[in-house]
Amino acid sequence: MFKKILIANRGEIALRIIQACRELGIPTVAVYSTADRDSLHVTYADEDVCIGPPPSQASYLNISSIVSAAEVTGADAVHPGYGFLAESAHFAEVLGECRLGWIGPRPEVIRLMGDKARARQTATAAGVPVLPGSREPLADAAEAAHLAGEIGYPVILKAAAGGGGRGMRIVNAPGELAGQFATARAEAEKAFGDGSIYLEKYLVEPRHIEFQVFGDLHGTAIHLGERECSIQRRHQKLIEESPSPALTAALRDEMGAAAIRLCEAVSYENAGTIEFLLDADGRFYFMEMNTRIQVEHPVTEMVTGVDLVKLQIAISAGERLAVTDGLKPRGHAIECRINAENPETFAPSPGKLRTFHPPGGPGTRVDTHAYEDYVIPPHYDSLVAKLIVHDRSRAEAIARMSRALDFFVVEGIQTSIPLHKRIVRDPDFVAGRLSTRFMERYLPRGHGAGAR
Ligand code: MV4
Repeated sequence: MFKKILIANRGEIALRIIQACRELGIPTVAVYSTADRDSLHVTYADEDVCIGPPPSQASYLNISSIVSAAEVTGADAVHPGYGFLAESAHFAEVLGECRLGWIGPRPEVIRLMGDKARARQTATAAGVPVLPGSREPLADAAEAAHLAGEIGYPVILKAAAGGGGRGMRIVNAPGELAGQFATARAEAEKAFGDGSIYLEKYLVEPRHIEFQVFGDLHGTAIHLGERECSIQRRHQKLIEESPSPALTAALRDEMGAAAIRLCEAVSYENAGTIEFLLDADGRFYFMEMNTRIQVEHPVTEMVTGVDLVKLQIAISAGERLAVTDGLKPRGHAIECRINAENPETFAPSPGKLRTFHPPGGPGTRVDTHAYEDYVIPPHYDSLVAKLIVHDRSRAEAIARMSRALDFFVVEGIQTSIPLHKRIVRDPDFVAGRLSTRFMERYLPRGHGAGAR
């Protein structure tokens, strides 16, 4: 087992990793920027090292500072959390060259899945359904037009180097294709330094269903059920739940088996997420694989009883996956992401938490690095807390979430709590009628596709 773990992250996920390490008896090293001196991840780590000024490029993305921090403290492994360097194959390689452990999958697999066009090819080869589309990145707009004509409109253009909704263009009719192709290529070139574009049939109102997977270093791959993440705004998830109200046991088995086939095809090791789109007829299609622990991992923890962060650490240290059987998910879990933002306009709202009373009680979990009088810095994402509830049924979990939101008191900044209160009593949400377009009704004029 590792002797000391450095956490290359901040915020609630850094604290979550410190909690797991403490339970495993492993000392921790926090790294922090000068904007994060007062964050709880610094307070609770056994050691801490300042790695630079507030901008992420100079601190949480600064590979040489992080490697130096590991070397001076004698850490023998790094946990990257999510975001920042979590999906940097280069960072994973540098750690390997420095004889430091990496709590994540092999760099080659990170690189493979980071190229969304190659990930699509790999899924196809593994017998995982994908939407009709291009086998290779597109040479030019003419090739795109020819393929779109065969598949039928609407189609979507995606940047191979993108993902998570960055660098996407929907094309509704042939006349729009050449222009959209040029825009997509230019944007991808500018944002990622790689203009490779591929094309797929566009599903207009799908659900986003993702499977939690795990592989060990001994060739075993498992899934831990799914999360429904259809409630998003501008590709930022707002609410996640497990199980999905849309899946039957048979469909879950089928999608889970497909997820495992993809893991086995790449000898996947550590925690991963396989994202699918699910259409109204119950057909599912591979979208992307994320090679990290995700923000919404707690809903899976609540229904499976498995600590996913401890499992990541154990697997990286070479232990075998022992949770292959006895994995019967229990009850229903829901997570609301509490962001420091205006609930109407979604503008960021950093500042001082003059009151901060997170709820407690049965089946109620709050993952946060914040506390009363803490100042949320303006330099990073706006996640202040994740509120997760668990109960026996979906209806009871919704009632519990509604109560927990009522008892969550935050003053001094604006948060998404009022928005979450509206969503959890929305008749469509209560009935489980979800799709990726769910949030459009909540967007004020000029902040999205408009009310309906
Ligand atoms: C799609 C799609 C419909 N059809 N691909 C958004 C994030 C990125 N992972 C891919 N995304 C989508 N890809 C096809 N062929 C719709 C989306 C999409 C979406 C997906 C999941 C959750 C929210 C979304 C919001 C808008 C678009």
